[in-house]
Amino acid sequence: MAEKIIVTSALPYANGPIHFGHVVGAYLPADVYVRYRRMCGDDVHFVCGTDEHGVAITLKAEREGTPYEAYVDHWHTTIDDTLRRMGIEFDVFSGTSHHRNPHHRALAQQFFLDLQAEGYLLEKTEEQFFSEALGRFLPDRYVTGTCYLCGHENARGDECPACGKYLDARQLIDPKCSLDGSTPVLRETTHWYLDLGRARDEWLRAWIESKRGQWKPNVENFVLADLEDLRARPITRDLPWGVPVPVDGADGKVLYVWFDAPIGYLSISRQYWTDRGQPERFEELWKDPATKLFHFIGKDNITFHAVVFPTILRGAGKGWILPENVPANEFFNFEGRKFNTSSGWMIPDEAIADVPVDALRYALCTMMPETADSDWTWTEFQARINGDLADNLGNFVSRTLRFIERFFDGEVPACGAETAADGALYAAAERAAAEVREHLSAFRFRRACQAVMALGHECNRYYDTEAPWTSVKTEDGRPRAAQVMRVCVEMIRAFAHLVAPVMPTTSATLFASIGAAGTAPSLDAVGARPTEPGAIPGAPLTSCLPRFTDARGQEKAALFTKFPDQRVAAEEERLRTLREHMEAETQSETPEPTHDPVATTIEFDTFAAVDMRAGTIRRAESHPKADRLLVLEVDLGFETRTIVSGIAASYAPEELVGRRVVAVTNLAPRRLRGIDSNGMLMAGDGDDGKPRLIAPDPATPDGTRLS
Ligand code: B3M
Ligand code: ZN
Repeated sequence: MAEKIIVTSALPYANGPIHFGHVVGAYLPADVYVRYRRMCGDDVHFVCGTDEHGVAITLKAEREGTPYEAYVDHWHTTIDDTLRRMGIEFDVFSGTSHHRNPHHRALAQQFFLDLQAEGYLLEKTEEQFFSEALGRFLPDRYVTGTCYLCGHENARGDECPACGKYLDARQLIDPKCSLDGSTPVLRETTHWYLDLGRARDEWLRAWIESKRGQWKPNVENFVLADLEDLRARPITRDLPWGVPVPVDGADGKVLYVWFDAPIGYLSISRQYWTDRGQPERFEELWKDPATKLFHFIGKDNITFHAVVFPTILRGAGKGWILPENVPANEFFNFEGRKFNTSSGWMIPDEAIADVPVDALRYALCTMMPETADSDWTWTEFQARINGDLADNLGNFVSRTLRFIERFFDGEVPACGAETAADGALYAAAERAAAEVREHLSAFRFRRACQAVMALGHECNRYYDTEAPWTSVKTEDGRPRAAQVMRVCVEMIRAFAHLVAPVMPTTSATLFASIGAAGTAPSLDAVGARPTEPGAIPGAPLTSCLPRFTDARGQEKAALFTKFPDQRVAAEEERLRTLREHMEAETQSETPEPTHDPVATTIEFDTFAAVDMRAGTIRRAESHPKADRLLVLEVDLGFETRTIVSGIAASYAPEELVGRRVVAVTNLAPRRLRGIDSNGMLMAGDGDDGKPRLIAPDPATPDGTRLS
């Protein structure tokens, strides 16, 4: 029975180009799946667009000095173009910004209000950095400063590039606004949180468990682990670009990009149906429990699609359907490293400019990171193009069509007497179709490709065993040669059906070559005996195959041409040079020392200027505003001082009382999160990277100067 299906691909951020890593993760598999389901007669709605909000976009646009709309328009167009070139055919490719999609804002706001009405939103007031110069709150990424964990001077508010830890921006030492370098101040601001814990306890866990065994194992494991640590997540931000929070007095606040982006799937769909004059179709689709919703994404988006978005959909309480499946892919790398457009670690357009889109789609499907990370290598790519497409499928097609041109005057012979070998080949085709169906239904694109290629090998074996070039030369043998050719033509027809989801253009070419142009592909037809068993006169045969000029300058026709060895070598050479260059660069930037390098030599006087004393901690308390800091009263014999120290990760306050310490006593006082610190305690990192205090010898009384 025909099913109603919605397929979405992750909305790419409109802030940079997309590369094969993205294509293979979320766009190509979705497109193949959509074509497959349409072939099965299902009613598929395929939705995508760009994700156009969020700090990553505002920051980049502001740095470039480009207005937000113009900035996202530029990337929207570029991304749309890349996806089109890969043969990805969405029903609609729109976006989430208001000027592109006038339905988005209202729908995202409605979800916010519905969730609020259903009690799924919590309101919290907290301190956040505010720029008085700019008159706006600064999201964490807009603040830089010294990392309070490792002392790195250029930490970002959300994350430290040196120690890699997530940071609480409010604890940065010496914070600066990254837009104008001014010092921000802390101000109270209100934000709304989505109560994921409630969803988990009430229905989310049960719903996810009901999916066990249906979702891909990589997705299932990830989601189950996620459930363990589910907290309310903030869904609003202080930003000048995004969907305004629909609450009185919430001026300057917008919905968090990860809240509004998945709602983009719905708003883009609403835009599509409205623009087609059938606005009612939108809710009919998205609220019908019979509709199956599939989200194609990369693995870094699993939580948002399998946990957060379902909470938004069901929490709103309006009967929106939940995803049937979230077939996430793992990561796709390029020759052992992440794709990186800016450093050139990517596939140059020129390197594959003459490779037909279908061949690229096929090669990518065979390398897809379905359950584990995978890698594009030039040798693998070449093997797929040359071995699978040119030598196997392409060769079978060309030799058949050429043979018919040469020995049968270009007329495809009528069906003759069928032998066991012929029957076995029809059966093999039927099996291949069953396998393709089974694998594509389960998002196993690689296995589906393998099933098609296995049939290719059987066809070539059949051709070799039957040796029509011998039988055609005798009066007795000619009818057999004719029947063999007809069976081969029926196999070409089978391939035209089988390859349609992955290689739609090739499918059309194959149908055309045997005089069946315009046939709608269908797996049901594969392996069946022809309904019209008579001869097929006037089929274009090789004349509709792509033409190319071979190494000797001769014009030829072939379904696929080979990717030459020299080009693999050239690409590998380019990467070798690039790798050396990149390695040299990382070495010069961050030498990998086995120990901290010894600091620059100083004069004795410089050292002597540091006044270090033995002391004892008399009181210790947690810092009221900073988890990492402790406030200590240190007895120096001659006086007791307050010293704020970043050692909370290693010590509980109570275990410190009475502990001997070494204090630097002549440092200029420093205000740390509201408390003055008059000195510093000496400490060194333990092997777990956490600070450990240094103690003086017990025989050294408090106040003794150490040197
Ligand atoms: N834009 C993240 C990404 O491109 C994000 C996906 C949104 S899907 C609603 O990886
Ligand atoms: Zn750090």
